[in-house]
Amino acid sequence: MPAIVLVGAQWGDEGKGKATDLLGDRVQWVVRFQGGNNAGHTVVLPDGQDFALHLIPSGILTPGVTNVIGNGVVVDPGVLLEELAGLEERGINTEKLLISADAHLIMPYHVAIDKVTERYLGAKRIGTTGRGIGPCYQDKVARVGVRVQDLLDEKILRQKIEAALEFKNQVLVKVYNRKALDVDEVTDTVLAQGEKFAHRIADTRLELNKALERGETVLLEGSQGTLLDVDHGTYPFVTSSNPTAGGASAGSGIGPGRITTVLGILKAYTTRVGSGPFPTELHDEAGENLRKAGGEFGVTTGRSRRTGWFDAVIGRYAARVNGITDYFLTKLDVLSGLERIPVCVAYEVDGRRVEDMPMTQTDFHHAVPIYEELPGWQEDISGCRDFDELPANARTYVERLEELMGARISAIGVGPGREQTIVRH
Ligand code: 2SA
Ligand code: GDP
Ligand code: MG
Repeated sequence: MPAIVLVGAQWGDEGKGKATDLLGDRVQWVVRFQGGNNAGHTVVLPDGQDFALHLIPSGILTPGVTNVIGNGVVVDPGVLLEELAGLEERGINTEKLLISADAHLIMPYHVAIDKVTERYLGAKRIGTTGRGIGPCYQDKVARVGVRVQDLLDEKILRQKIEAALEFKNQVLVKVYNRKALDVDEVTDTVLAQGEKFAHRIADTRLELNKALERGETVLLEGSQGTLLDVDHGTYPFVTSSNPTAGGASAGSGIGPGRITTVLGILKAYTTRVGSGPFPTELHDEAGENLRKAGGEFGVTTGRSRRTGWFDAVIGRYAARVNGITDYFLTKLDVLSGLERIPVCVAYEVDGRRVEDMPMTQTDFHHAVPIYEELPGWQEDISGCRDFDELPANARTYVERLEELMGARISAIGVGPGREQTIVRH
């Protein structure tokens, strides 16, 4: 049986949490394969309770699903324990959560360095979530990281932290004028935290492959989005991992041949949080209205999200780099009430019409959207459950996006609730 990958097609916050939750009863496993607690995935249960998940896969809310924090994820042990406690307090059973022994740990010095670096960069900052994500992945690639399995060997853990702090403290103290961190304090804190989840540490790639061999279905849940991918995104204004479909294999240990479906989650308009280019961004009242109507505020940091019209160049790009088999278009309801809805069909770059994502960062910075205007609809569509129930102009909007992207939209979100979804057959 297959592995399904779910990816964000824009700059994140497309509604991946809801999509994962929706698929929950059809899968046995949900896996996070990249990122860490920079993510904020919102799930609204049928009883109206809403949850904001950061590190733990959204499948934790579906009884019976086994959840995995894969090797490609970076884990802040304190945040993990807090998130588990928060879920347990609300009556969620968290027993079925495994953590890869190979996942890297976000240490206090990663968080400190993330924050001071951003402050130091000033106007040139990335606009990170300040959760230590970039510095932790830096250490992973530099081969000086601390992994989850190191929590099982105190001697090794202390040695690694000591070696790391020898250098990091120089940076913190001499470059950024901050306090040095103490080796014993950091080690003892992390060890105590590790003891509380040691029973969850597992060889998750083995478990996942065995599950696939037994015929079970695995859902690989992406965080952030295609344009925040360190390879395929708007570098350097990206996160430090691969949220695209290719990352699912590396970040979980499941071979690419096992992946049969790549589901792209796509918002009916565009948002971005943090710095970097955004061709269809609106700086006027229309942008403010989208932000208000869509509740566009960061789930992790509370930051205001930048808003803009739908961009089909990005939709085509995401379909291509992820090999998207189906799109789930979310938040169509947010567009209700508009007279006309502009959709970006191509860019103009230095006087040329460009249909595809420009090759260079400079050209993308210069890209001016070419809009086509579609007629809006005034009806409240949040109660629609069938494509034919949508107003004609809403149907035309969806069909035009499909045409422009060359990809099928097989589900449509008309509200945050699980049931507020139209599935097209
Ligand atoms: P980082 O912290 O190193 O990953 O930041 C690098 C860039 O990646 C962006 N990023 C995100 N963009 C959208 N949503 C994210 N999750 C939260 C949410 C964000 C929040 O669900 O709302 O609460 O602010 C997320 N995580 C990382 C980030 O803005 C930088 O542009
Ligand atoms: P994620 O990071 O991709 O999981 O998305 P976020 O949770 O950061 O942001 C998506 C927001 O949109 C959340 O508040 C969801 O509850 C909400 N949402 C998801 N789908 C829909 C939809 O179809 N309509 C509306 N109005 N809200 C939605
Ligand atoms: Mg989010």
